[in-house]
Amino acid sequence: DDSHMEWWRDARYGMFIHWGLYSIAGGEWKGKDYGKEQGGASAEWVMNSAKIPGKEYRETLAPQFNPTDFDAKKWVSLAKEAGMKYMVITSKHHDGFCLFDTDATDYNVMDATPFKRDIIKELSDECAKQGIKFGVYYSQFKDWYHRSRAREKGTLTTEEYLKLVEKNLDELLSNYGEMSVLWFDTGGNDLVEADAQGARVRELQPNAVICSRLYSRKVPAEKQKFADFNSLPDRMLPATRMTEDSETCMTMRHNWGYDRTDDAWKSEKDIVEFLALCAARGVNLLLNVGPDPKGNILPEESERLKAAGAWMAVNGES
Ligand code: FUL
Repeated sequence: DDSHMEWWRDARYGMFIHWGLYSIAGGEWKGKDYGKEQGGASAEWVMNSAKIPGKEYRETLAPQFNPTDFDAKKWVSLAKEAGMKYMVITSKHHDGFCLFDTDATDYNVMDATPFKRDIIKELSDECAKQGIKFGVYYSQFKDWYHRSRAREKGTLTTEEYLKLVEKNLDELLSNYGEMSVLWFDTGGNDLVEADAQGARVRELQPNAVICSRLYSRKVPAEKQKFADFNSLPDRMLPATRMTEDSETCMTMRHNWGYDRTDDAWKSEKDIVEFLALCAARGVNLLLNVGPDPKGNILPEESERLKAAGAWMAVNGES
């Protein structure tokens, strides 16, 4: 039964939000630029690109996380005005920092920052209020802070790390009302691990829609037991209309997370054209914004969102 997919098929267009401690760094570390425009990885990868030890990254950035301009109502209203039907935010990206209240680690917004407000709670409440489906991005495999791997020493062993993920999922799936999307990312090769995580989602939120990146891209589709939609590579579209549930994501400039120097903005026209093409190919589009360290969606982003929204109001179906 795939009736839980219906809203998602109709929705077609959503807002992706990359926001976390990396937003404070803005693609820079110790005066050096690591943003994608400079040929490196995207700004939210700075911990990895600049080889910053977990402790140093945390001690530098967490005390500075105080986004006093953050206003869930503003973000959700903007998504709505833009014609978007769902929102997916990074509850934990590869740097391991949790934007929600969790008992599984103190590396979270409540315990490690002066802000002490549960971002995921405020956004999920506001989405419920405004009739926007809410979901979270959760980096289940890459966690450069917690997970110990061959090259990196995290705070936890693999076994302890898997417990943290389990606990985090329980919290995300139990404490925020309806959780509509679980946007996993860059899965590893361990099918048992991925299947267990997918099963947990199914158990606690039977109607949540699960991203195929729960699994490694190398795992054949038929082995991806809990993958509801096929997440295409970023900004990639097939030549003909897709018959399976698919989504692609796109960011408005090079970087996903906030970057201080990236000025490679896509034009309003680029965005509208891509959106129209996605619709024609039967592919959902998750369009990304990277709010600044104070909690503002950038003016360049909201301009583009509004322009695309205005275009859709005239030319779209709903
Ligand atoms: C990738 C991540 O590694 C990037 O940082 C970003 O989140 C993108 C949407 O997905 O796999």
